[in-house]
Amino acid sequence: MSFSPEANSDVPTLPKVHSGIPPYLLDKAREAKQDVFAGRTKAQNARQRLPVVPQGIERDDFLKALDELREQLGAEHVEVNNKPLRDGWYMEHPNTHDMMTILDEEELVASAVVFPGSTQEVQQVVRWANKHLIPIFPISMGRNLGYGGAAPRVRGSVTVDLGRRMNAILDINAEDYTCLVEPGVSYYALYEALKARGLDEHMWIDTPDLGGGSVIGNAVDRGVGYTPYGDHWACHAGLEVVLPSGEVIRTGMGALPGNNSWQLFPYGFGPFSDGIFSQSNFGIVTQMGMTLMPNPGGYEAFMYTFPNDEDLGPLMDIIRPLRISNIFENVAQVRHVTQGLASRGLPRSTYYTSPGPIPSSILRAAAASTPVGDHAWAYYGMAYGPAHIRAHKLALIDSEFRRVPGARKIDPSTLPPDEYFWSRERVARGVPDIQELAWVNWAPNGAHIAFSPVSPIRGADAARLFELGKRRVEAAGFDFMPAFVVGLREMHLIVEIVFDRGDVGSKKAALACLRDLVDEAAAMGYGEYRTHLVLMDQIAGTYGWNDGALMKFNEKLKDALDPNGILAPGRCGIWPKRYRGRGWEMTRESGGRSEGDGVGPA
Ligand code: EUG
Repeated sequence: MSFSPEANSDVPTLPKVHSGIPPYLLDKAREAKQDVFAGRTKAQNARQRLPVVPQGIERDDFLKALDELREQLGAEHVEVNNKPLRDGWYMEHPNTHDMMTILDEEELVASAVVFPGSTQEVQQVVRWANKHLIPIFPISMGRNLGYGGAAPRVRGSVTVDLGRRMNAILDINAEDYTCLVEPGVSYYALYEALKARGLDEHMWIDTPDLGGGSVIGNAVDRGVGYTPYGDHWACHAGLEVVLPSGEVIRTGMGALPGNNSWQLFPYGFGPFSDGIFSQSNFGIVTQMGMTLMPNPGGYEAFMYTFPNDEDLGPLMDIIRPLRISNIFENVAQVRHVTQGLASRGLPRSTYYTSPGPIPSSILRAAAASTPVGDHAWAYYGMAYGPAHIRAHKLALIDSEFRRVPGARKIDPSTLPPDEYFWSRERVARGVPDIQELAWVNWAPNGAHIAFSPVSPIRGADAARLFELGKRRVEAAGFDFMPAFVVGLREMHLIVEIVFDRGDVGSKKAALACLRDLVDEAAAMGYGEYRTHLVLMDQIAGTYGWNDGALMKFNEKLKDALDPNGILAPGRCGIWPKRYRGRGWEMTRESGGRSEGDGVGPA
């Protein structure tokens, strides 16, 4: 069964392909790929297509403009998107559309993809976009899966794929524990570079659940990892940014010619500008500094399980003081058994074939037959430092967790090497993995989209969010798979809805459910930390204090920095002047349509 040319090819590897898998994960990636294609029934779109031309320019003018860009970048660095859209899979993902599409796949689609090779070429692309009034959408690697992947918000935008040719690790400083990277550097690649230089025992990177993402892209979208350096945005230091005008700036100490502290002191002098380049459309980040963690001299991963759904509240009230005082040192996950079972990688049909949510009895019986055993919640954490330092923290944690009746500490030596626990163990010591993909196979043609509200680390909040999520997700016909990701003083609840992207009804139900979740959570005082392209307008609207004062401020910045509105229009709900008042916002009412009615003059 070959719906996709990728299905029969081998997994691309580093360093041959910048976005490839490192050798130590190749076998695992091959298995993951088999599992993905085993669950795929959706036929690949084989239709030869005309490129979607963005609103505001005629087709002929657009094609002529692309010729001009070919002359500047080289014809091989401009690809028109007129071929059948291919979904591929995690390691061979498209840069033309959202591989996890929740709309019709011709909605959030690029007209062309261009590959600049330097900051100067990014500037050229931006100036070209201004000249022709063509919307561009930068991606680092395009693996923001669950949040829109590589797709542009405005249909027919030209995707600027920064990663393919700008993937250098410009510096690794083993004395200051920092690095400086370009957009095409993945966690996999950074980790491989530390190993190649013999530095992986000396210093650690911090990786998200999956290591294929761009270090820049993830930080700029304020993604999360699982060592003490898990807040990626907080851990960055120094940006180089191409502005929508085509000018280029360096922030912080980078503005001082000849400085040697760009990666050491993020603030420099004057207003701290970095924030406006995160979750925005105010600039294209072409270089970023990142701090790295000294090897702490030892580590010990641990896992506790708790028997009842209702244990969540007491558990969170135990976690909060321990986390804020750094007894819990890393960004930890508290996962529900549904997610635990799905993470074993088998389709839901292995356990249950009727429609509607899996009955708890079936879920719990399935969990009981796994090495971890029956449970409702699992806490995954790690203690760092030499043994005597860890012993103090682990003893405190143990006595606190055991206040929950039925709490069990899982002995890692009882868990087989392919158990999910060991993936969390690797990630918590900065070793990138690919295991997290497994739960996407829960549904046929599995795709995922996240609901990610922020709350205090408090029992009452966790219980309210759990009730909201369970009620809404199950009413929509999906299994509820919550995971709480505990930051320092807050937590992100991550509810991934796994839907069948080959089924229009499944896509519609997932989107409607997300819209309900966002609105109801906002009415309760909760907002999302990050979101998918299709929810950005709605969520930006929930941050509406004082008559939308924050969005008015963002629009002022947008109009000042990008008067032609060429850079990622609509990203994070920020629409340039030429687009405003023309119905571009995606809401419940706009349904599956992503476009508005035209754009205004320059
Ligand atoms: C995950 C984690 C996230 C996120 C989306 C998915 C994976 C969890 C912490 O952030 O935003 C199972």
